[in-house]
Amino acid sequence: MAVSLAALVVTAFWAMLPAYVPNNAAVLAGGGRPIDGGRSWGGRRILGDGKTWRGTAAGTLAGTLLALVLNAVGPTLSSIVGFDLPTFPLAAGFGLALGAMLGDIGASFLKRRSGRERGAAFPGLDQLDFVVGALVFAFVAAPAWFTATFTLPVLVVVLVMTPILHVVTNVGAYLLGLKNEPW
Ligand code: CTP
Ligand code: K
Ligand code: MG
Repeated sequence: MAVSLAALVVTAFWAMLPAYVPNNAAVLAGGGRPIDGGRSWGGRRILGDGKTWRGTAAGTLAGTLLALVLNAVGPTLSSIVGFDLPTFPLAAGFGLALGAMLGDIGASFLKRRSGRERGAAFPGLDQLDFVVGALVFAFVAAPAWFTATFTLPVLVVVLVMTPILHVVTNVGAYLLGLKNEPW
C-alpha cells in the first residue's frame, strides 16, 4: 500500500498534537510553586524554578482536552483529507500530554545535574525530551493504540519533524515575548 509522504506528515502531526501543546500551555500558565519546592541536590536545584506544579497541571490538562477536541473534529477532517486521522482513547491523550511534561521535567533534572542553570540550552535534549516522554507514556497507557498509530514511518516522521517544529515555535514564542529564551 502506497502511503503518501503528505499523509504521513499530517498523521504524525495530528497524533503528536496532544504532546505538542502541553509545553506551550505550561509557558502561558507557568508560575507559582516549583515542583522541587526550591530544594537543591549536590549544590544545584533539583529541577529549578522553571518546572512548576501549575505549569505541569495546565500542560497536562491542555493536551488531554485537545485530544478530546481532535476526536470531535477528526471525522470531518478525515473526510476532507481523504484518509482516517487517528482518534485518541482518553488514556492515549493523557499519556501523550503527561509524558510530554515529564520528559521536559526529566530534561531539566539532567540540565541541573550537568551544571546548566534555568533557561540554559541543551541542544538535542531540548528538542526531543518531551517527544521521548510522550511516546513512552502513550505506549504504557495505551499499547494497542500506540502500535497501531505510531508505525515505523510515522515514528520516523515524528523524530525528524518535531525538532524543526520545536525550534520554530520557540523562536516564535520568544519574538512574541512569551519566552525568555528562543529555545
Ligand atoms: N513551565 C512550568 N512548568 C513546567 C514547564 C514549563 O511552569 N512543567 C513554564 C515556566 O514558567 C518556564 C517556562 O514554562 O520558565 C518555559 O519552559 P522551559 O523552557 O521548559 O523552562 P526553563 O525556564 O527554560 O527551565 P529549564 O532550564 O529547566 O528548562
Ligand atoms: K524545556
Ligand atoms: Mg527553556
